[in-house]
Amino acid sequence: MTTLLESKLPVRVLDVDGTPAVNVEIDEPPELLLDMYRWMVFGRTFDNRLMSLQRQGRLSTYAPVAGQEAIQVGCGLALNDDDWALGTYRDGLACIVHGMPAEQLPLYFRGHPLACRMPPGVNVLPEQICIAEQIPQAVGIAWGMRLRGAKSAVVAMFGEGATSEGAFHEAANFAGVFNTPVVFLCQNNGWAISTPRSRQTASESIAIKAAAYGIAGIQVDGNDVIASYRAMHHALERARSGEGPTLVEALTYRLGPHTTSDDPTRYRPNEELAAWRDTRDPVGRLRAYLERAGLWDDARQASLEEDVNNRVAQTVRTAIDEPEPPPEVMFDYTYAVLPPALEAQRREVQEDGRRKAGKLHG
Ligand SMILES: Cc1ncc(C[n+]2csc(CCOP(=O)(O)OP(=O)(O)O)c2C)c(N)n1
Ligand SMILES: [Mg+2]
Repeated sequence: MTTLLESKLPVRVLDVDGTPAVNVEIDEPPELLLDMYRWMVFGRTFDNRLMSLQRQGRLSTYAPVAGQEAIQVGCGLALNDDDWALGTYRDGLACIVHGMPAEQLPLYFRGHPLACRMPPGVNVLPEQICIAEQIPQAVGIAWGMRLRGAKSAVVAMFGEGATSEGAFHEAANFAGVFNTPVVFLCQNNGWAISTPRSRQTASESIAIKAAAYGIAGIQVDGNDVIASYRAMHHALERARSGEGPTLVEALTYRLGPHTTSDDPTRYRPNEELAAWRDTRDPVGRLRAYLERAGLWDDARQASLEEDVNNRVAQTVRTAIDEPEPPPEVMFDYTYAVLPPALEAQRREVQEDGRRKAGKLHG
């Protein structure tokens, strides 16, 4: 695969109508292509369900992934079990494909502390809300792997807005100098809340920033799941084999609001949304290819939808049934031994809880 410095065009395998791009062979095994499709349908269905759960007041907030399923599924499937994934509030789908139990996502948006406790062997860190802060952490894990001689890699996922933070530049610089096995995956979805890509950077692309750090840069069509998988597979293999970090810029679009607290109609042109939604949808694009290749039909679609709906319902039940922990757990997971001031606050919260419970019952 050519890097950005060699090619000015984003990597694309499927055109928007699902036909193979000119001069491209699709040699991925059918089972892999079907897996990509199943995961994208799961991602879209789960996302819709989590949006309505938030509207019903069962989640505190939610950051939808709709529109970005292809790059997240491509990334998740390209990761090996012993690779690590660090992402944001919007990257739950990639983490689930990489092995995170799906109920962790609604638990997270309930604000439940169990969401941040990964089962052993699941190499995923809890979703990061502070923009760009997971990027130096990913480089640190990758550096540790390199010092230990491990043959695995780390992916740091973030949005184009994160590239305006110092943490991104420090991490990319360090990764270049120390040749750490890391892949920087920037999902350029056009917007950072209400800030458009054009106000984020005067650079011609995000991927081109790689040149300044002496690392590889690739731009990929992030709504093309096969291209996304190939770009991530290539970048991760480079990292694992010691060839160095890659900055992958995936061109995609957030179809929904930034989070459930946002109203994008106040800042985003309707025509722009309509163009992405109606002509570049990542799920429909792969389905069109699979149908033409004789790998998909309405009966298979109906059976998949039934399976996915059942799985989503079961996952949501598990997450919602998890009892609410008492408020003082907020003091439990930062210090081994609480400093006296926090210990006093913990007691206060506990006593307040008891007083309220007494009022309710007494
Ligand atoms: C350090 C920091 N500054 C500001 C915010 C508020 N904030 C939350 S999301 C966001 C926009 C991020 O945009 P982008 O990186 O493009 O990711 P996207 O939400 O589009 O996936 C901002 C400014 C924050 N969470 N952390
Ligand atoms: Mg963005």
